[in-house]
Amino acid sequence: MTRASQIQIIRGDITKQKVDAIVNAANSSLMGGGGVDGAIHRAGGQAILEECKIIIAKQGNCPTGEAVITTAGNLPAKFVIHTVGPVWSGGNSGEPAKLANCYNNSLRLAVENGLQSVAFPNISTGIYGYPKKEAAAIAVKTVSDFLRANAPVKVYFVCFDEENFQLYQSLMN
Ligand code: AR6
Repeated sequence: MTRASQIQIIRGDITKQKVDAIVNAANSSLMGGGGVDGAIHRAGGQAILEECKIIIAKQGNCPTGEAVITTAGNLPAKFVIHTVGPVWSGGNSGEPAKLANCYNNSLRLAVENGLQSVAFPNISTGIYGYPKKEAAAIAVKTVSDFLRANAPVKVYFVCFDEENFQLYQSLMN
């Protein structure tokens, strides 16, 4: 069993979270965008973008489902883990596995870097159009499975909208 206290649901803005790492729902260019990505880059400042540029120069674009880590600039968090969620295109293009990869690879990076608290947004459920209910079920299951098998990391699901908040609450109960 995952200890219930290891996962918490929060309604709010992820840029305000004082945790070891917040996760960014980025795109494969890592050059910023709208939604939570835009909010993180605006609040965190230029340092995050500069580190993303170095990563892209080294490895090329970040593939869907993968994750990379940067410092967090002016944010209260210490690091930003940038992951690229799948664009929803009907569900038969491997979207569920790719979304699960985002959560697994982000948590793996957190553990590798010795981080103890990670806040996730509801990856892919905005501009990328993933149905919220299905995305929430994958997020909760993937994170719960990871926590059962790995080091004690505290995970916060930070829900920006009421619909996601309600979905996560009911999944956790
Ligand atoms: N804090 C927490 N969650 C937020 C915040 C915030 N400040 N702002 C929005 N959300 P989205 P995606 C929620 O569109 O669907 C960007 O342009 C939002 O309500 O940010 O993965 C990237 O560059 C939604 O539930 O990300 C990519 O091109 C969730 O964050 C593309 O959007 C994800 O919505 C990625 O699309």
